[in-house]
Amino acid sequence: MQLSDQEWKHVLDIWAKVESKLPEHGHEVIIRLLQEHPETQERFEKFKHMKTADEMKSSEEMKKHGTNVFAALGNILKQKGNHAEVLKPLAESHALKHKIPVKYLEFISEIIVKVIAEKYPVDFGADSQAAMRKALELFRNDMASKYKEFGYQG
Ligand code: 6CQ
Repeated sequence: MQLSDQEWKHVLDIWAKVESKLPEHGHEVIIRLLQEHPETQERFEKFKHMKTADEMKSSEEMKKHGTNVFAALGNILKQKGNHAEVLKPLAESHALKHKIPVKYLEFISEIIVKVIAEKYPVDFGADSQAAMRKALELFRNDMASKYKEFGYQG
């Protein structure tokens, strides 16, 4: 699977907007992930005790994680598919240490697209959304192959 130059341009143009509020958007994605898919909350030692969305919203620690997850994703997207080197340590930790199934990567991908669409309705039209979905699918496929190399079926 590959993206055209035009598709990568869509992905990186919208990402430049996301970066203007990276911690806030990353934070929101985590909250939505944990609220919409409570099974994912169990994977986070630091967050699994939190009971309400308000508690999550006021957590500076969660916001910090939001920054980390979105900074890592931005770094991957900017490789425009040549991401093997940056993906490897992430795949290794998510397979062997955090044990995150590919299904959960699908959950977060859907939420990322939804949150960006809510924040940037004008700039994130149908073509950009399709391009972002494709980029995230490429990311997941490559994570899944690496998972297998590490002996995790995901
Ligand atoms: C991740 C995901 C979210 C928030 C933070 C990280 C939503 O307390 C800790 O040390 C956290 C260890 C950790 C766990 C439990 C961790 C570290 N992740 C998870 C769980 Fe990942 N993550 C995901 C990404 C997909 C877009 C990216 C780029 C990323 C980055 N992670 C989960 C999880 C559970 C359901 C999902 C779907 C997920 C996806 N994650 C961690 C990172 C980075 C950069 C790090 C720290 C370095 C590392 O590799 O451990």
